[in-house]
Amino acid sequence: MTSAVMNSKRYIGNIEAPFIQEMSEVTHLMWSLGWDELNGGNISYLLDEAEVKKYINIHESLRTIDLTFPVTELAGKYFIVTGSGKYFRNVIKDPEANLGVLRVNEHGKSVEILWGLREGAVPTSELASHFMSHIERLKVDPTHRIVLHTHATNVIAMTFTHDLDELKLTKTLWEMCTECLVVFPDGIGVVPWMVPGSSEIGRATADKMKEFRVVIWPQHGIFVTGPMMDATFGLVETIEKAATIYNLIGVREVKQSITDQKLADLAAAFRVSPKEGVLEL
Ligand code: 2HA
Ligand code: ZN
Repeated sequence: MTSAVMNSKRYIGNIEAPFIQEMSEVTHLMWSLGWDELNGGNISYLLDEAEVKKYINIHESLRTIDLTFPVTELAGKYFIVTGSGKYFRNVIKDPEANLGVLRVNEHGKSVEILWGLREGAVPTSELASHFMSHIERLKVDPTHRIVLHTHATNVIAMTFTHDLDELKLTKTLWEMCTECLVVFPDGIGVVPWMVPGSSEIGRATADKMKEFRVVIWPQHGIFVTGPMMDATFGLVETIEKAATIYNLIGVREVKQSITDQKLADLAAAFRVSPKEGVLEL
């Protein structure tokens, strides 16, 4: 078979890859929710070699990109990522230009592009935060796969008016809808405002990921992690819903609420353990 034929075959197969479909669908959905304006937001998704191999020639690297931060723990691992400066709105129209499949090299010092990121594009500007978060989440959850960053509108708004104390923020979110405690009993981490795209914010975020699946970047957005796209998207959707209710209530008088006792009853009924220190009983 000539390489031209192989390439055209590969290209047709690629677009059908379930992981490309999932990335296309979720980026479109998030853009349509208004969370990912312009080039806002980024996703990285850890893939199994066996799954990648079905759709992509893993023996042929298109390009190599050096990392400014070593990730030896991720050596040999495959990811699909959104591209730096790429718009979520455009992913579904042209996945190959806006997404990339890559493999971390054996020393964890560079990544090999195996598919996508056409025309010299590079992985997300938040790759440091993504990779460092993957490392920490994999230590606490071997089923972990996804890191998703988005500019969820109401979460951002809430970080202007609410105390940024993790326990207080967690409690407020739990109080906003009955399901919240059940969905994220482990609570929400927060880092201070920092310059995005840096290794420093990557380290700070990953440090929180030792304890939390969710980390808020004040006045910027949210990082959410999980083993599957549906559940990871669902987590940010639930938190954004709670933040929306918080913002809708605003400064109006609250006449009834979900008390700490009700939250404790809920946790018992759904057999979840609320993060220590949040409820006062
Ligand atoms: O531009 O969201 O944090 C993508 C971002 C940076
Ligand atoms: Zn961002």
